[in-house]
Amino acid sequence: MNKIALITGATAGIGEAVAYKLAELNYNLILTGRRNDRLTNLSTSLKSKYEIDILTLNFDIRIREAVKTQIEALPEAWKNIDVLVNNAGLAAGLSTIQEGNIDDWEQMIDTNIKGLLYITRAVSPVMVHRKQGHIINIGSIAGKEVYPNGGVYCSTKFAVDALSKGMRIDMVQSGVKVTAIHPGMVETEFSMVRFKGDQAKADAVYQGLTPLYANDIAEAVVFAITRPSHVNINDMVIMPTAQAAATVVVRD
Ligand code: NDP
Ligand code: 8X3
Repeated sequence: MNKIALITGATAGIGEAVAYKLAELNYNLILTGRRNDRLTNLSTSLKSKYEIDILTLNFDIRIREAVKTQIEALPEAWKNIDVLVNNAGLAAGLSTIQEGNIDDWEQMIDTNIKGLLYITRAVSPVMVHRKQGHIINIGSIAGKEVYPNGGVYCSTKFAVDALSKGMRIDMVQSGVKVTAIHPGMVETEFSMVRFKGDQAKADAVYQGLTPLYANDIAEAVVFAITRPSHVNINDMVIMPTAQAAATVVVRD
């Protein structure tokens, strides 16, 4: 029987790349995100290539009741989730604290911290009960270092780092694994979202260097979930070769 993975934020970037990689490994997939057309297209594309079952769940991870209802309503055949990839997240804006946009802050905190907690709270009890499961949290280099104008985004990713450690401690008795993956610059829709559709600003982030690609992070997820049962990868920090720290990059 195929294993089951739930990937949050599968409509773009890292989440979508993870969906393809886990499909290659024959996982049945629960794919989530707000853009339903993309979920449908992704599901069609994956089904045309791989013999797997796919369930798409269209909800906003910030809405606590929606998360709870969707997970509680999973058909029996989908309840035993083996891998939860907590990937949905974003940066909104780039600003000092004294000038920051509070709506942006709330969006980041509600998505990156509270959304991740809501889905983990809904999915993890079955993992703990079955004494089997793996939670992959997508953090960031921004959860290891703070950079100018990124204070709130960074604090949400520091929270992901802390929550990963907390989950690992809380679930160790059950054998549920918890891995945090912290990428540096990955070229996805991330910067378009951060800069609210300003293509020139988004392009500038990746200009003159080779960034990471979503597939690089998907491969790290595959590495983590394919270790033997006695091995847990706690933490992976993955950077482009051209990026030594959050604010130290070399460009041509
Ligand atoms: P993308 O913008 O390409 O993808 C983000 C995904 O998150 C989308 O599928 C989006 O789906 C989903 N998402 C955002 N908000 C919500 C929400 N409220 N409810 C449900 N889903 C949501 O960015 P990335 O792939 O780069 O980002 C994925 C993760 O990686 C994020 O947690 C990000 O912080 C992290 N990261 C990214 C880095 C980068 O440089 N790109 C580096 C380090 C970490 P939809 O809009 O359809 O809801
Ligand atoms: C995304 C990477 O450096 O833009 O988490 O914060 S960074």
